[in-house]
Amino acid sequence: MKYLLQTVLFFTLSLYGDYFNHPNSQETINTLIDKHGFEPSYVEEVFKNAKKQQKIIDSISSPAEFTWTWERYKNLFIEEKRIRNGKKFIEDNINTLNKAEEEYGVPKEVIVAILGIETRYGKILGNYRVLDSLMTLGFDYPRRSKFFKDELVKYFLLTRENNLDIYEIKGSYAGAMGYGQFISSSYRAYAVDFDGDETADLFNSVEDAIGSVANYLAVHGWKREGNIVTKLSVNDIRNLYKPHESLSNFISLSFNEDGEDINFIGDDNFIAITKYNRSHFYAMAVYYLSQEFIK
Ligand SMILES: [Ca+2]
Repeated sequence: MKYLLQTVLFFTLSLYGDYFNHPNSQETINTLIDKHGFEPSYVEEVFKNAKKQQKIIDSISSPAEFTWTWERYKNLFIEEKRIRNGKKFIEDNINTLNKAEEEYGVPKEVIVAILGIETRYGKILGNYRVLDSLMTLGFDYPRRSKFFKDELVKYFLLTRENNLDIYEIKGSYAGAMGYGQFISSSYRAYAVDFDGDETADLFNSVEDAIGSVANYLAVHGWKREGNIVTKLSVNDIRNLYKPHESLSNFISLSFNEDGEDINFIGDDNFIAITKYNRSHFYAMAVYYLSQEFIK
């Protein structure tokens, strides 16, 4: 009987991280209460209800962007169904997309490519509770602990400001949410109301999602009419790499495609996309998919 009880207890404890009594969580708890004015009983309840999920730690330890080959990555995102659904998404939302393009200078195809890669145009918003992701990564993943503890505080603030249910919201393993997969800090800083109801709702409003992706890129250096990538010949590359020349305004890229090395310069707008996701594969996939919509 005693053994059984211990087993049950152990099971319960492993299911609930008990982040309220976790040795790493006290500073964050104090910040929420002292600095941001959350009720201690509310903070306690939320921290006690978060679950540690090992799958989250496993996922963040081997992201596709940094372990896959470009070929494999490209084939996942640049495929017929995603292209077809993207074209339909453009048709269905053409007025909003034109408005965003005009206001922020970001082509509609790029906005839609990001939504397509992030969530299949809002169809797959993620299956992890954002609360579990941020607690697990904030307190049980030391390598990124500072970043995710900060996101957790921002998540508390976001749910309070936007009247969202802190327990219910789901997202990616890294706590990214809604159509465009914004993390809490980005949501608070860059989400915009684009349908005029005075709240930025990236879960239910496709208009707000479109405006917010465009705003994010505009804030992060997108240049109207600017280039994303420029394909280069071997001679171009030799000419570019003059000694002592500053290369800070573009990124040089080399991808292997069908057994051939292809060289690119990633321009201002490529760099803006890497502020959305720092992987070069990601930015290149956004570019390729956006080009498919123009064909
Ligand atoms: Ca809105």
